Amino acid sequence: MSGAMEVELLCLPGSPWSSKAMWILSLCKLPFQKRPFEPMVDEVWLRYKLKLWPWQWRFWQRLTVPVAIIREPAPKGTTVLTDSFDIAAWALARSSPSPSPEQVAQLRRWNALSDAVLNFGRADFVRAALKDVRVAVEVIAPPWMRKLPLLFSGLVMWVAVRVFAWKYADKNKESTREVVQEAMRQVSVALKSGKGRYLVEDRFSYADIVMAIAVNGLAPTEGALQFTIPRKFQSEPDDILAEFQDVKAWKEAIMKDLPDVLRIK
Ligand SMILES: N[C@@H](CCC(=O)N[C@@H](CS)C(=O)NCC(=O)O)C(=O)O
Repeated sequence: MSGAMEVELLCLPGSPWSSKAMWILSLCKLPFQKRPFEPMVDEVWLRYKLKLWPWQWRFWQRLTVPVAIIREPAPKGTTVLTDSFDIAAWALARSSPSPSPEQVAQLRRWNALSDAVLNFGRADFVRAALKDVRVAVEVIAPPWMRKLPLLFSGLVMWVAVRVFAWKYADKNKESTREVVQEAMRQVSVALKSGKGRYLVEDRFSYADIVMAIAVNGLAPTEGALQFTIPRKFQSEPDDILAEFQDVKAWKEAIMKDLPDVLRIK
């Protein structure tokens, strides 16, 4: 390889976890090459990229994106990061000033809270797609598949949604409305304890990124690239964020800084 560092990001455009990685890499001005991953279709390709083989235990484990493959000149060589938080921690460690271990631990807690909210969104999506497969066709089917007759795309998505529901059954069970509302209360308290613009130390941080992405899954901002259940498939407009107008307003302000890579072109 040449002397420069290269970051290859295996990602699912529209997935909030991939958005977390793309936002922080963009913010830290670390250029990356996007390699889109399609669930199910690219499972073997993902394992090939991670150099996993069928005789290895990890080959059969649940793997997720984003994955960053970072190639740096010797002696560093190649680093593979398989979690969005690890990608963020890596990017932040290279930025200036880099966060202290305490600050990283605090960001990790916000990230866990954002995951709890995102898991609720995913469970909600699975419920809606199990009821009506067109939700899956419209939201997660790749563009080429959406052009095919519903008989075909619907069948593929029917299977995909059931595999997905099975894969995430444990996480889906934990993701309740109460978990989301408790998370929103924590955001609200953090905003009130500062000047109301940011969650940590009155300045923009990864905590704002991950929580804004999580809130956006429940109340989408127009033009932001993120999987959400289309309104026409939602039977009763039930606003889980009704009590948290302050959180919604904060999220809208944060989304103004969305990098171009996360905007629908
Ligand atoms: N802890 C992981 C979670 C990422 C995650 O859940 N990714 C989902 C995106 S929908 C995924 O890759 N799903 C693919 C699959 O389950 O087949 C992270 O933050 O990177």
